Amino acid sequence: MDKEIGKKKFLELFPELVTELLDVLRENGMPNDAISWFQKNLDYNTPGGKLNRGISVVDTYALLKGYKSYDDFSESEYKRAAILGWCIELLQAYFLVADDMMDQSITRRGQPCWYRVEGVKEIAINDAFMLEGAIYILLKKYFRKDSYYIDLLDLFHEVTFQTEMGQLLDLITAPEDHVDLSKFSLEKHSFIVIYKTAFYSFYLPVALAMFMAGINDELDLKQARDVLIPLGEYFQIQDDYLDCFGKPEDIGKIGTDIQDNKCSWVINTAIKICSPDERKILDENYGRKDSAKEAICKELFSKLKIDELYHQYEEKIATELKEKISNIDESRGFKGEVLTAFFKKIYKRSK
Ligand code: GPP
Ligand code: MG
Ligand code: MG
Ligand code: MG
Repeated sequence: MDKEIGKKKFLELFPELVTELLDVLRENGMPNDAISWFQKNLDYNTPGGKLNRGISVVDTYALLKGYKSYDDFSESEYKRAAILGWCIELLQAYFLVADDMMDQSITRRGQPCWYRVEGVKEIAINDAFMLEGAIYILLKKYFRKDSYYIDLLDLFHEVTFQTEMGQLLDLITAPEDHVDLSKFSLEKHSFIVIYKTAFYSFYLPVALAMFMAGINDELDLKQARDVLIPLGEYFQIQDDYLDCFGKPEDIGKIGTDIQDNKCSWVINTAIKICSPDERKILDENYGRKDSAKEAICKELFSKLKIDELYHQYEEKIATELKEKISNIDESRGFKGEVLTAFFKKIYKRSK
């Protein structure tokens, strides 16, 4: 499967979906300024990212069907797989618009966060809800008659709630006005990131492709989950690492975790290995809306060689994941290759 063609084809479908979604507003008699607003919301927040989650629905489906190129798809088959992909991108857009308000972030995907765009502000809350609503409009339009429609709905609802539970724990573990590093631990971190990221970013795309391909035995869904959840945890640990050590021009956003008092992998790893004096420095400087204090934390993280520990972690988890993938039982049609493809996409990423 050619990566460039995959992205191009996937992106080509988006304007058509936007038109269909705007039609729904039109059918409801919404005035033109509201229709334009929704269009801007969709365009600004949905297609600008890496699109890994969305495209991987199509690619996973192809692998499960044994397709070697996009030419092996029938036209309607490609469209339906890609629509499931766009539904994840809409879910992601919904989460990110809301998350950026909650995290008071500045930029996303190299542009100002939506709520910071002129004239948007709190309307972004409703815009986030409408991005979520768009998922169910598309699912209904394209999958209502399929036997697995209910499975798709169930899955989106379940995964959305899991993400919201993760986000809740992420937020209450990081109160703005009260820094208490004793509330943090790597175990708590693991729980937060599995819920806030791994389910929707890793399990969801594969499970959607599996339903569409008719490979839906609970044993196979479990096999997929058992690799994709630790893989997603690894992905969010990368996100935490890059928030502190990545370059804004690579990651398309400015890190906020230190000032936001986030229970990230970086601070948890630092807490685990630091001396009592270093702990005091962290207690006094972490989680403050003050860039000088943020810099003190970063300096200490460098001194503690957090980057080396990160690379060690990366090698260890990579070995474990490869081992798990090699043990996949393919007798019912599920394929370990699907998981290898995901692993390759994120291994040693810098953006
Ligand atoms: C990302 O965490 C978490 C989400 C996108 C889930 C949000 C869930 C909601 C229910 C709103 P993050 O804050 O570390 O991401 P980033 O670093 O990209 O801001
Ligand atoms: Mg955030
Ligand atoms: Mg967040
Ligand atoms: Mg982050």
